[in-house]
Amino acid sequence: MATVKDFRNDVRPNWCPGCGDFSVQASIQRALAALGKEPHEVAVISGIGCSGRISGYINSYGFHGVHGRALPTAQGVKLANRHLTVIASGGDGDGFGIGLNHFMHAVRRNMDITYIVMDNQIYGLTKGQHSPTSAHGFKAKTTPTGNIENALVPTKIALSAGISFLAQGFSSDVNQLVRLIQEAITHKGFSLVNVFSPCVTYNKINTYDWYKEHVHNLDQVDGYDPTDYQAALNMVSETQGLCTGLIYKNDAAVAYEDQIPGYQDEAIVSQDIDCPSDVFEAAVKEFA
Ligand SMILES: Cc1ncc(C[n+]2csc(CCOP(=O)(O)OP(=O)(O)O)c2C)c(N)n1
Ligand code: SF4
Ligand SMILES: [Mg+2]
Repeated sequence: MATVKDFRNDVRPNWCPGCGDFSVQASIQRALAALGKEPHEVAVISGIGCSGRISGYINSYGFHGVHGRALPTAQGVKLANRHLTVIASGGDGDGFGIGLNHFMHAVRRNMDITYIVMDNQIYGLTKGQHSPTSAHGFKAKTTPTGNIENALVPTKIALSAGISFLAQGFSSDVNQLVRLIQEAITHKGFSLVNVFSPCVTYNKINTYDWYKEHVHNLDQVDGYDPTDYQAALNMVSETQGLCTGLIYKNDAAVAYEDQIPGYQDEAIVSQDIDCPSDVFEAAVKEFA
């Protein structure tokens, strides 16, 4: 059986020392091993950003794609091989800026993939511009007198788009994060784990200490019921999205791939498709 070590490779992350993304990488590796997955059963698909490099740092199938496009690629991978554990990953800019449209449609489509976002409330890779999740008043290179836009709250958007599994973690709490990623992967449908993952180089406001002070841990909220949609909406509204733990889960939602008429259980890659080249060429010609 694979262990955490089997999900490691010899590529050294070039993240800054202290970057929250190290914990996310380690948590994904721990969660996969704990679930008894093997590297060849997993695909990690990422966008562009410091966080987007994660697909190169995990020993599994991987694809480091285009900025904002991790989700369409991940959904294509899942449709080609529904037996793969597909993890899409990237940053807040990648997923909630340029990729927001894909995010909302992936949520409502409810394909069985897990989306892990490293939300540092800034563009790290491009050296510190404000991002869609930066707070109003936030000072960054592009907003020297303070951000005049309101922050987008990913958990609110996810709930209003009809997400079937929603969790939020924090890089400082690896045990909770491992558990949430495990539950997200096990959930049959689209799952988001949004992780507060501090950028220690460019975001001097949303630091580890800032999150520790501001985030409400749902594990410590007595009686919180993650199957209660209205309670989840109230929670993300009241905390402005600053809560960690399992926020919402709907086990009754049916995954997209389980509704496709005639969609075979056997992955396309393992089907014996005997197609002579002239038949293939004719088909391509017809559709092109
Ligand atoms: C189409 C396109 N637009 C813009 C960029 C430039 N760019 C690269 S990464 C990035 C944002 C990175 O921020 P985020 O997604 O939050 O990731 P982080 O680096 O913070 O982990 C931008 C704007 C690009 N590579 N491609
Ligand atoms: S710039 Fe920020 S997000 Fe990028 S590796 Fe460094 S600490 Fe992490
Ligand atoms: Mg970012």
